[in-house]
Amino acid sequence: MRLSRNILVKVTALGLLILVLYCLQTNVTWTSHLVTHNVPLEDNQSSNLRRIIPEASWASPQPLKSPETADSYYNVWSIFTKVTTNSPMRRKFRVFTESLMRHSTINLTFHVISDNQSQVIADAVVRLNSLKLNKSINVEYYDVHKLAQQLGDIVEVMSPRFSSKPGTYYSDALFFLSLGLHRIASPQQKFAVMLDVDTKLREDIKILFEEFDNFGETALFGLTPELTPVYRHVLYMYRSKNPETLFGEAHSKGGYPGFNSGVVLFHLERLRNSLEYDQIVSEDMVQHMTEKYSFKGHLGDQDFYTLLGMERSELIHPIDCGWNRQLCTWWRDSGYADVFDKYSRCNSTTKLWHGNCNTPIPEI
Ligand SMILES: *[C@@H]1O[C@H](CO)[C@@H](O)[C@H](O)[C@H]1NC(C)=O
Ligand SMILES: *[C@@H]1O[C@H](CO)[C@@H](O)[C@H](O)[C@H]1NC(C)=O
Ligand SMILES: *[C@@H]1O[C@H](CO)[C@@H](O)[C@H](O)[C@H]1NC(C)=O
Ligand SMILES: *[C@@H]1O[C@H](CO)[C@@H](O)[C@H](O)[C@H]1NC(C)=O
Ligand SMILES: CC(=O)N[C@H]1CO[C@H](CO)[C@@H](O)[C@@H]1O
Repeated sequence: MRLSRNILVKVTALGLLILVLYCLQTNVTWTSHLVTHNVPLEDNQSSNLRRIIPEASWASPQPLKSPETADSYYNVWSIFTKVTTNSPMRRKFRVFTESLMRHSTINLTFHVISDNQSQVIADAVVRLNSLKLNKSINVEYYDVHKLAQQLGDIVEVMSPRFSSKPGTYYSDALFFLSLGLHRIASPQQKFAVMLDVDTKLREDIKILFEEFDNFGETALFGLTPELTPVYRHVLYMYRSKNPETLFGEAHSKGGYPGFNSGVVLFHLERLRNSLEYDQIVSEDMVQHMTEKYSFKGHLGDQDFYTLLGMERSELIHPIDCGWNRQLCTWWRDSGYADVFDKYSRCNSTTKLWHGNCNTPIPEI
């Protein structure tokens, strides 16, 4: 009871806040909306909230106004879904977007893959940040269900190999959306960065976009190293048959620990024009790679990127570990205490914290 009253109070407060913002923006009279907001909770609350947020672009991504402006360059993508039933996500999203907007000196377009209920929350959070920081940001919303259908072919190939428990098409699709981002993003977008929402920036995102200048001629993705022994574990069989291999070894020891997909850079233009990429995500290729390395993963897209980095390293541009300083220590407490430190070591300045597996992020 106490809990639900708490939630009621919070939701009502959020509702009122949005209402105030809305009224400020549109000069709508207070009273007419206050009435709707006195409706007691239940599911109706969110539909009421939705009604007062101006309609966003659900149907399909809207083309950006002018293709050659900086707007089409600085595209940041995130996935923010299922949030009403998972409220810690709201706080994480606030921390993430606040840090993104605070440090940014560029005109960003922020693309949020979301569902109807989560979009309302995302929109409120971004507006609050915008007021607080006195900064504007362009936001585009995309319906996750629609994108999931669009990428069904990729999900079908990946899911049996890289999901711990393949489930609904929808939850699986979330795991693999990044592998088809070039099909989702409008053609004006040449570059994009995708960030997990359990992250916090300490640096201007512009600096991360500068990494595209360092991409080799063939690189399609930019990725940061995984900072745990998870792929030492997953590659156990392969490593015991190939004792000399660097695959699964710690980054700080010059090895290849795999990639973490909390931060991904996409050369969208190359991905769209790549004659090879469709083949790379095909059943045959993925089957070949998983068999060759006796690989059974559970971490979604990053399992695929990790294998791709072993087979076709020229397609991935490696990025400084300081851009994805992962904080999860689960593997240390799960049988890898002896080697964990050499995996988690990253001696470059932290530009982005990643509070994965619900790990709190330092204030600084
Ligand atoms: C952002 O866009 C505005 C208007 O489009 C422009 O005046 C401003 O110079 C841009 N800022 C940067 C840093 O590009
Ligand atoms: C979300 O909203 C859109 C547009 O308002 C609607 O077409 C769609 O059916 C809604 N989806 C769900 C799952 O409620
Ligand atoms: C907000 O920023 C604008 C320029 O973007 C500036 O003109 C204005 O004074 C700022 N307002 C406050 C309260 O700082
Ligand atoms: C990081 O480590 C490398 C070698 O281990 C060293 O050469 C480099 O100076 C270190 N960088 C920093 C910022 O400490
Ligand atoms: C005002 C409003 O939308 N009321 C609806 C709240 O939800 C119940 C059950 O879902 C509907 O029956 C009401 O019409």
